[in-house]
Amino acid sequence: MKARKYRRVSYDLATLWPFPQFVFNHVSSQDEKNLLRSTPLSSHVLYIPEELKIEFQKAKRALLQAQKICIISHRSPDGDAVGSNLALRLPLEVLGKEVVSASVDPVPDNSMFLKKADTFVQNFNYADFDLIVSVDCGALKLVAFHEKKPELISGEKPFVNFDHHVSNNNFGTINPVDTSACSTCMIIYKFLKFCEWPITIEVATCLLHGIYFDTGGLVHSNTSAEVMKVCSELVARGANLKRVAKELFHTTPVNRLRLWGKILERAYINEEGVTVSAVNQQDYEASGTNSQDKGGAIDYLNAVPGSKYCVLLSEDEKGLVKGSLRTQRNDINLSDVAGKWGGGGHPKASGFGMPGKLQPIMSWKILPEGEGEAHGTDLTF
Ligand SMILES: [Mn+2]
Repeated sequence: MKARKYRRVSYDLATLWPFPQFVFNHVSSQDEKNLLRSTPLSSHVLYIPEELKIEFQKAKRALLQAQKICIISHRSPDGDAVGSNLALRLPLEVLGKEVVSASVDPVPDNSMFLKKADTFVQNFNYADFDLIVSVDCGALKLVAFHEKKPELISGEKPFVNFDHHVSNNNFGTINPVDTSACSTCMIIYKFLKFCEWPITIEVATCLLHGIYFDTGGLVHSNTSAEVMKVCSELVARGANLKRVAKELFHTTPVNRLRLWGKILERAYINEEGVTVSAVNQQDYEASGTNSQDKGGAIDYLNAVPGSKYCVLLSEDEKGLVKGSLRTQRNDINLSDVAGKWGGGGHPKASGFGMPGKLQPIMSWKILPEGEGEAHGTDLTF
């Protein structure tokens, strides 16, 4: 029998959007209709708020004027921090710029497959650059380099601060900050569109990586219709969705499973309805892991029904105790909760850190032998 031949259908991306209006007319509730109307979708032009456009214009000019550029991702860089760094760097290199990617901490394994992720440096010379960029740094302290290089924020050279955290106080000289964006990669995507710089397959993968990471695999509440639309375009441009999904959320070595087991086993709901668990240095040693491996376990803590929010307390390798907070509720702002302990972040995902160690509080009770529990001496320690 002759195999049937399929003709590969190629289509112009522009024909995919605007989405036909009728799709939205079928939405039933008025609230949902209003929500959809608040996000302009029916235009060929991507929605970029006016204030952001002004900062984009300044950033574009500064980047084009510079020859040597250093792009800094926050300490303990995550998928969005690495993805946004490289998605900005690769087009700049095409334009002939010399660009260095930096972070005080190394790139995690799950982001190492991204193009040039293996070239991140942990230190640099301020004097070597014309311009500094930070990506995904919700606060200056997350840039981390400024402590040893106070000149970084002297204003002597332009400092472009691309970010989406509510806690960002515009510490750069140019501040393309959009707190409504799901990720810094979404801002970089819009910036590349704004500049009309090419989004190659590699850049598309970097952007998808950051968006996918910060939306928890396109399931968190920050996954809007616009996010799906952009991801659809990135996949159409060749972004490697399968690899991104596998690296970020479907790769768990057995020692990490054991660490998660410890975290899950210890989970309890406290009197205030908060799901709490903790992990310390001994746990890392026992399972052959480090503090980076705890990531992922928190999604299970955040799945407990009836819980207000969850907290995972963890020791890190530098003598810090970190608190990671997540919630599924709309009436709780974790950015405020974390703020009480000097932290910050997003309403549904925040964190704080302080120097110290974790100590479990346990109590023990003696049940004398041979007597029923009811008649036993109540000695509780
Ligand atoms: Mn981010």
